[in-house]
Amino acid sequence: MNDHAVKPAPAPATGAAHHGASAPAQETDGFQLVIDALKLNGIDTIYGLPGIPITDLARRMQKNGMRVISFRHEQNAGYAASIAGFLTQKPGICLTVSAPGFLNGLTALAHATTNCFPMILISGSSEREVVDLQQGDYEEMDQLAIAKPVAKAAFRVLHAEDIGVGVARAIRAAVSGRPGGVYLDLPAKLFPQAMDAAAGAASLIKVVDAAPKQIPAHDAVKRAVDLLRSAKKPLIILGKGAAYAQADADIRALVERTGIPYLPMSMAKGLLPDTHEQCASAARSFVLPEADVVMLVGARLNWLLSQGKGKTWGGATAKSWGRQRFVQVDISPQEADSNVRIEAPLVGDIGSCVAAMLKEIGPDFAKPPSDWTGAIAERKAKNVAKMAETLAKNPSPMSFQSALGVVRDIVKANPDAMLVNEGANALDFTRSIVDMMKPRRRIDVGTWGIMGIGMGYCVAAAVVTGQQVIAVEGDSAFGFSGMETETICRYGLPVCIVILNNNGVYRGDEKNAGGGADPSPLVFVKDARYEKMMEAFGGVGVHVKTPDELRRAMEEAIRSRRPTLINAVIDEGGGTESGRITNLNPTAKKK
Ligand code: ADP
Ligand code: TPW
Repeated sequence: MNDHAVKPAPAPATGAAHHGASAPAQETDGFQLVIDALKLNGIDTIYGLPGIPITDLARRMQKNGMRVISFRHEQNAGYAASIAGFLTQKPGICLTVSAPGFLNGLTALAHATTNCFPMILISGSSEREVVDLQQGDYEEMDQLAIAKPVAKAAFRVLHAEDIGVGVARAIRAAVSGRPGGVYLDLPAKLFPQAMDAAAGAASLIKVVDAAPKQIPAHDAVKRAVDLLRSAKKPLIILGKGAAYAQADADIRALVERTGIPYLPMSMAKGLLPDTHEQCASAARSFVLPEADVVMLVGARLNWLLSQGKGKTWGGATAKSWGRQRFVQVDISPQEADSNVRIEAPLVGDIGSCVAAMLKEIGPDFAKPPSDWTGAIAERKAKNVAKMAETLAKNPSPMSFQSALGVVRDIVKANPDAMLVNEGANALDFTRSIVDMMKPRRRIDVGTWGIMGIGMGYCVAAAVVTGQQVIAVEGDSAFGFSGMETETICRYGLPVCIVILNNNGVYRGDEKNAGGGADPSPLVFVKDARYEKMMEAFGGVGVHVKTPDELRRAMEEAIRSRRPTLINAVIDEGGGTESGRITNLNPTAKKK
């Protein structure tokens, strides 16, 4: 047992609230100090799931005017918190109970760190003394130790007077430099600890400049601009770090003033409208191997960019480098050279880096040679025409493309709507068919290609932006978080879920390889009526088989802003295994 339950009040500090010599001594407690510390730092919403020892914390958060969004599974609350962090640049908070609740939230914490999203997982924990002697407490687990390898930072607070410091450190760790997931361990014994209210108020910290600007060095800026100037076939790649940075106007100015073609990574779509004439998405497989100088802005050369080497980049073999020379703009000084040589690393926050580049470039940057931009335009036109042909087809049952032609129109007509997207084929086709017109409207499976972000992202997107949310989901992907349809209905969120239902993982027509009675591990109940799940909770469910029916259902969902689930029946033989990343599948390679 610690003896910190009641601490003598330190001398009143400036800013201590309601403390006068003659006033009766007022007490506060750990619950209240956690709430006050979060609110003091502008955190007004939490995503979580109550239970011992944080039930009262959730209640009192709500009583104190915070928005408490309560989920059916912590993983979904965690994903919601992570994407709230991405959208707002403030750490999204996920609140869970001890051991199992903590572990359920841990995947999302790792996801936040992997994706560079600021998030804080706050979990109640059991008594330290019992945990450390492994004496078998209720939900006993050494959570701090388990969180450390997947978190950017991890802290534990044992005494009420340290709550202010603990919350401040968690916030700074989450949002400064490369953002990430932070774990904050709050043992059950902390919450009821009482202390003098004035001393408590004085112990809180309003974090000043939580994510300080990181100004790049001038010689690094000059090196980057010089390399760009030397290019005959330059290319800019915008990643989700660029979307996160909220430097939209300067990024657009840089792209337009240099005239350099650009490729948006999945969650950077819409940073400039996908219909922009410099957007090279429809000529991706042409520009990557052909480019001579590539500038990465908030994008890592990970698997999503074939590690910057191999055939995708024009390398002679799967492992060899192409002829590209790279500029990399990133806040992490350790990112450069992770896979290939980066000749011009530009370390700093993207806002500062892009502003410095604009200044260095001045008004007279020679536009890229027209044989480069012309060749790209030609490829684009060819591919766009091919796509238009496919989209115009009206097969029965629907194909991914004929259904997504509708989604494309609806998203175009609602450019402020948030688009959530997961699945394999459902992801790849949506990414290439559905144009985004505004920044940070598309949120998806991210760096891990993770299934299960769907409903958590829907909830957070609706809560944070107040906008209509459209989710395009594979039927397998939806299953990972489908129970949160109840959460969506409970909070009355304007979410329209479209399930592209092809009866299974990737596709629905696979048979048991051994010929037995069990279904293949890749298929689900045929013609499952997912829309009834939404109806079960008072939302709208629609079963559609044609593009016209899909269009009507989506239009009505957006008009009414009611929680809606549209079960769109797709040809069960329509998908390919692993979507477009079949090459990463070991067995597919052997075939
Ligand atoms: P994508 O998946 O879209 O290619 P990644 O997640 O691989 O993007 O890369 C995002 C990169 O952006 C990370 O390397 C991260 O360090 C960087 N980053 C995140 N926020 C900022 C920022 N504000 N300024 C500069 N770089 C940032
Ligand atoms: C947490 C592996 C990648 S894609 C996918 C799985 C299970 C589902 C594909 O089927 P879906 O989409 O959603 O019906 P479609 O359009 O191709 O039919 N577990 C986790 N993450 C991943 N990525 C997987 C498993 C996977």
